[in-house]
Amino acid sequence: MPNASWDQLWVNVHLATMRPGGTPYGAIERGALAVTGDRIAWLGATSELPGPPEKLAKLVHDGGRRWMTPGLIDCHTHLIFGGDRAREFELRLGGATYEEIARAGGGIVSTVKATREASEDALLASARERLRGFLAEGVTTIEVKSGYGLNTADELKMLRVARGLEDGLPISIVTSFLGAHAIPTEFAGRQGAYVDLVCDEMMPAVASSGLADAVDAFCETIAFTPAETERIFAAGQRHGLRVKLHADQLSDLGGSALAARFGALSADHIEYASEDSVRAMAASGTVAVLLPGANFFLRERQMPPVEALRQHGVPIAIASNCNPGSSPVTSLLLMLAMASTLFRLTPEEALAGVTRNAARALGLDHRGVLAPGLRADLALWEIGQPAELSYWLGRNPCAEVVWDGVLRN
Ligand code: DI6
Repeated sequence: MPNASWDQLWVNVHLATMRPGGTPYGAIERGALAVTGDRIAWLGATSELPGPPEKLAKLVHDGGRRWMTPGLIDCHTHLIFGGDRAREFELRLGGATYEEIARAGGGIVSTVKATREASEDALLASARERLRGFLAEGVTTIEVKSGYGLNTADELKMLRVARGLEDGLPISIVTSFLGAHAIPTEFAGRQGAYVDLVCDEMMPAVASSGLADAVDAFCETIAFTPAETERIFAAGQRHGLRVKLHADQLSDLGGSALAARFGALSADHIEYASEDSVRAMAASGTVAVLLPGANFFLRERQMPPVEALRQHGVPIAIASNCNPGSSPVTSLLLMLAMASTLFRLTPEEALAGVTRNAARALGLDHRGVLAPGLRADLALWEIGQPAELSYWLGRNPCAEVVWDGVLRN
């Protein structure tokens, strides 16, 4: 090996590679990891290094016996919105349900009003502020949905703001067009006409703008029917968009199975999904994205079918679902803790849910695992064992983050 062929080398570090099939967490204790440019160049046990560290890399970092994981991936957020819903929270604590508030004209459509009224600059500023918590916790990729515009101009506005978040911030943004999040008040009683607008006007505009990576919808009794969701997915696929779905969150409409029929990247929430739906997801390779923040905040009693997901081999991801109505969450680590305590995921499953499987839920091949050739998105943690990432409530042990091969802090 020629001298200093790697750009950077971390030594004295434990690696939770999250590669499946080997040791728990794909762990390599007393390991080393090399980066060249924006890619992982080599990793293994320190004892396998092909020479003295300072001869192998231009820059050598002492990992201080910390744990290194892939940078975390939050694969489901509604990070951009105007206003808040603290008053609605009080109403729910007083006994009103999420569905009752939505049917009475509150809920999502109240955030639509505030989001339409907000300028792009104001939306960008408030989303950047929320993003700070995620950045501090080692999140290097985050998905952001539209869905509070619900007309062509305001949906495009949200997606522009989402893409704009990448400017100057060391994080990758993946976007989903969620025009079918709710029926806007101006279409009350004319739901079919709104679906026409989503399919015939919004979808082509969004697709040709290049601002969306996927199309999403809310298939639920208070939102869009399975037949409407199928129309929206067919339109999205005609325009070359991948699909994902808010499915079976409040009732079993067979949304997860529908998503699977369309080869969806993911079916999200899925508390009420049946075993047949889980089987369909397994057959299509659709990821189950579990959202413990909404489950907790809405005081949901029904838990997602975790055991069936395991039995049928459906990959499980975990996400924050950051939004003002059902999950005002800006901590992905807190979701790991909740996924373990509420949904009984093992800490290893929870970590896979914000790394390897979250990447898959976004259709991203080159991140989510530590392996040669993959993106150098890394997080270093001040912990004695990886299970601590699910264990602490409100402690952030993130010590260093590398995004795209560059040390972030
Ligand atoms: N389900 C959710 O939990 C979020 N969207 C959805 O379809 C809630 C969004 C909100 O209440 O503003």
